[in-house]
Amino acid sequence: MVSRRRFIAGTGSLLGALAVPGTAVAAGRLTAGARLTAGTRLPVLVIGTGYGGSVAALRLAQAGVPVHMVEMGMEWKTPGPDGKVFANTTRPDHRSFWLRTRTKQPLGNFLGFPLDKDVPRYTGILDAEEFGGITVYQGRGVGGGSLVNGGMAVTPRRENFAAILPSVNADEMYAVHYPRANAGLGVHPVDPAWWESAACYQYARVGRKHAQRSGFPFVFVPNVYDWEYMKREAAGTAPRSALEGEVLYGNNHGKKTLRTTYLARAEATGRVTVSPLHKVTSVAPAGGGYTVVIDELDTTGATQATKTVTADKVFFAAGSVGTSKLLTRLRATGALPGLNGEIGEGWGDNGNVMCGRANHMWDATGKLQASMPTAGIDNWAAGGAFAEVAPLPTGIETYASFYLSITANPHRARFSCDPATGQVELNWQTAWKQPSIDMAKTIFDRINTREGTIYRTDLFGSSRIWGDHLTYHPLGGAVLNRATDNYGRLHGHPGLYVIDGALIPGNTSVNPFVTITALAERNIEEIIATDL
Ligand code: FAE
Repeated sequence: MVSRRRFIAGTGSLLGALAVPGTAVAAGRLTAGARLTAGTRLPVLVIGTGYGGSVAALRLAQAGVPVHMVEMGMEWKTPGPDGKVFANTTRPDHRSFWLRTRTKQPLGNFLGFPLDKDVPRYTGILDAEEFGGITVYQGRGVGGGSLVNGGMAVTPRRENFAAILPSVNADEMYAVHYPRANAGLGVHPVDPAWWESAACYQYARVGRKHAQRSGFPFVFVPNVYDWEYMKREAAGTAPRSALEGEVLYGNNHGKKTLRTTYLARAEATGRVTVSPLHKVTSVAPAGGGYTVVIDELDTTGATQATKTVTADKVFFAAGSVGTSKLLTRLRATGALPGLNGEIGEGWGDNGNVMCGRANHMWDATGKLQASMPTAGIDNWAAGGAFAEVAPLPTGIETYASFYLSITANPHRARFSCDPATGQVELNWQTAWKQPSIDMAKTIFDRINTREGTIYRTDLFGSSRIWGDHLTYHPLGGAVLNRATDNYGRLHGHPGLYVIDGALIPGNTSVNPFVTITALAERNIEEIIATDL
């Protein structure tokens, strides 16, 4: 139940997660499971363990190159006080948010009740990072966004690709790199026969009926969730995860995160090590390589130690926001003076906007809703919107249809840094969401007219219809072929690379992680062949 409150956070459990596994090793002799030691010289350091970083680590390791990965979030392996590693979406606790004392849930209200609550400050899994005009949600931990996302693994329509990444050869992407990424991520379509009768996808079937009755193309989209596992959840023969509403704060079962795909394979090479709770704060040239300064954090976010290492090559894979913030600051403060004026530019929100519709009583969406979306309404060509038919897994019948729309919003923001304070700002304006709302309305106004229904006004506070305050899909800030060359090599500093969502100029027309992964596959292949 949404209204249910459970508060579980013992000091013992908080302290229990402080330890970082592994043993320290001497400089230059990093092996699997080894912990990062100050003064180490590394062939390759990867900042961040999301999609881009994981692809880089695996492919470099397979090519024989030792890689050390640094991740500011935790390694999510230790069970919490309820015996589970991850908290439930309807019962956020200390594990749920990155260094907050109060939750900031994407849907902050329900049936007129505010949902947010106080939690102990902790290095939790979901970061709701606030800038002036937008809150950017991001995963924190070994596996990055794969830990918290909905697993929707969507390859953009081929005809849209030239607008997404104009300097990239589309033939090669669709013949080689998208298939490679989908295979590496474990992407599969849902079994349509099972989907048609599964109680947990009643909400999606209602979404389909409404879309099709208004003449919109309804498309199935694959996911990285293990569908056989979900069938067992539905049959009552396996512990529930997607059917227990788990997603935003991690899935205890069923989801193939990077931790079980790319990163597991990378670690299995014996050439990749990962340091969780380590945050990179600086990168600067040092005699043929780069000096990297890293803060080791405890679970309150406090710095326990500051380590300086040297790396021959550094891959920025801290996510669109993480990479952009670091590079913008390093350029403004003069630490990396060779970076060009494109750093920090071209940031977009993938046109994200949310809304709910209030259905009639005969269109129940089901009290059991699988948290993994399987479908979308594709009005991209006609109206600039692709709407994911999203779950609202509250545990009660809501009679609501809920959607996350990805729209062709034209606005792009810029990161800038005050060199005196080192503070990085993003100049996104709240009003810039209006084109996204207009594009989403091309779908939902028509459906509401056809169905005789209205928008929900109880989900985002103070009678608001649109969830226009956030994005789940930050993209850009170090755009391919502008801030970098056409393969992610940063201009001005040989041996520095960007390999994550920062390369993509603001929009992918669909959910982004397959494109981020495929682009990383393309770029690392070229970098290994040419630079190593
Ligand atoms: P990302 O996965 O964010 O990884 C960056 C990593 O770097 C993170 O683990 C950071 O903690 C770490 N980091 C940052 N700064 C530092 C630093 N200074 N030092 C050390 N480490 C650092 O980047 N996309 C889809 O395609 N389908 C979906 O269904 C979907 N659902 C989503 C739902 C939610 C709630 C959210 C938040 C996102 C969703 N996304 C979805 C977006 C997707 O997860 C996101 O585009 C990718 O994770 C971005 O991949 P990157 O490799 O760019």
